[in-house]
Amino acid sequence: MAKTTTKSAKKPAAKAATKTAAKAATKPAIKAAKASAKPAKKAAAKPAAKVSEKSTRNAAKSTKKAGLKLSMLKPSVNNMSVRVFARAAGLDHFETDVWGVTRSPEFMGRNPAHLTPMIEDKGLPRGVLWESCAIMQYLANKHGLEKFYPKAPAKRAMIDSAMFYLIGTLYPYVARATYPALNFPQYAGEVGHSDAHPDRKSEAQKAAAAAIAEPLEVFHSFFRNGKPFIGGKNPSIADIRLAATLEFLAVIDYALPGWAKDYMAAMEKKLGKAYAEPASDVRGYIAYVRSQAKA
Ligand SMILES: N[C@@H](CCC(=O)N[C@@H](CS)C(=O)NCC(=O)O)C(=O)O
Repeated sequence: MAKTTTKSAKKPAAKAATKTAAKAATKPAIKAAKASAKPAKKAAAKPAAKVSEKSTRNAAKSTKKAGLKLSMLKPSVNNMSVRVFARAAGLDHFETDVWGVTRSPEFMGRNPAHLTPMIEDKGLPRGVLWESCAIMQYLANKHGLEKFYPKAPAKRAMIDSAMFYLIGTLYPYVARATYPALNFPQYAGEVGHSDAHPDRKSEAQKAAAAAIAEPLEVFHSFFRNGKPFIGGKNPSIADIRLAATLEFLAVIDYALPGWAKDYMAAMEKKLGKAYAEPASDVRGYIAYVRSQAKA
């Protein structure tokens, strides 16, 4: 088993689901990351001294795969995808919680898109890489992890197609349907981001939620095609990306079809702690925002 080390830019990792969430009441995850230079400076001035360590080490693997740095935000399913993958693939890595610092000059100097997940790895032409799917593809290629990302062109193309379809079609619906409930900032140019009447925003949110059913069914009938996972008998990187994405739907009590519930349970069973640990950060954040909404 690989080693996962987590460092928080602002606070100890173990408190994420509670204290991080509490802070998110006024500064939700991505908003915090988009905060002005002020909190960023504050965060930089106060680097967390505490580093929590988890998991055990597979000596052989760690020598071969050490040195991976992952900058992440705990409530995010984009980040959850890479966090699950790194654990499931047995990659030794070091996680840094970059809550509130993605817009800092230091971070943006390395990553002008200010997006997480972001890895730093020797050999990358610009030293860093963002976009969850590109990160999983790169790491699977680098370490020959064919179990998660098959080499055969036709099989690989299906995994790529599923991931592009997710990022380009399913995720925008999921974001429009859930971000208002998650208190995440929404995309410029969309109703949710505008100063439209709340009723209009609510209609747009409902329309997005209704639109999820079609692409969801495509994952089931076309990409899984009767197999347990998109990857066949074992979860692929496309499965990790899909299951993580579906986690957000709990915040709007989205009625997942039976197959999707079974699929998510099968993912968690198959990947065990590798899935459950990052998922608990997302679930903890959802539980928190829901409790705030009721209060
Ligand atoms: N398509 C990207 C989305 C990445 C993304 O939206 N990351 C958000 C967190 S969910 C982020 O880092 N936001 C911080 C910021 O914009 O400053 C992926 O899959 O990695």
